Amino acid sequence: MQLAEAQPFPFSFGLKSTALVIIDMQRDFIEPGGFGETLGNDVSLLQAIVPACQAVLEAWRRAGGLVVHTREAHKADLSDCPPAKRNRGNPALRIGDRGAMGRILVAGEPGNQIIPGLAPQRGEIAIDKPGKGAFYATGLHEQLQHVGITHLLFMGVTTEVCVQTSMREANDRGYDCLLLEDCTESYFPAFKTAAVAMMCAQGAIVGWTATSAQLLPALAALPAQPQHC
Ligand code: TIU
Repeated sequence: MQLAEAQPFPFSFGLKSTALVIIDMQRDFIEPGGFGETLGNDVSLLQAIVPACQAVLEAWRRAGGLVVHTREAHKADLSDCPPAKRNRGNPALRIGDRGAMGRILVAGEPGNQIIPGLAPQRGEIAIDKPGKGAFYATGLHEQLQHVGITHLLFMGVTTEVCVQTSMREANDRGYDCLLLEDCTESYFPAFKTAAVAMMCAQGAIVGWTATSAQLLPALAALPAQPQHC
């Protein structure tokens, strides 16, 4: 497949060697009462991308592509949360404190679940990541290498934090990466604009950008595969 209108130049990829990576579409960031709100953010901004993410996920599943979901999540004993992360700033609640959706950013808590509309299905990879990047302390690179993945399509939140960190980590590991710009969002619109622009600047220094409207017709042209669920 090729996305001819991708920036800064056409992006070519094969379904079998490409994974759709959905970063941290968990209640902590998208619903009131979670980590995003404790940091002082308006979480309603992020809800706007859910329909576009659902459309891409549905089309990707129908085509039989590999899906990777990530959650920013710490162990209950916080042994994987360095004080430098927990003690930063002056949030209303810190990581591990009990909030309206359970303990903030702790694995297994209600707030740590991926939103129902994008919930992982059987056969998909779902990883808990203690850092902002999906490749730090997760084993994701080894899992992707094992199944021959060379290209990654990114969606999720937030653009300039976990999405950008993950895409940069992936780029340094040799993946060709594309960010779906209408399927990612930030609490700070100006930061999203800047992050999207810097990814594809300098001849795709980090990777490519495109829209879901450019991707969906290419996926619709593929034969539907049997679904797991
Ligand atoms: N605060 C913020 O914008 N993001 C994060 O803390 N994590 C992710 O981006 N997932």
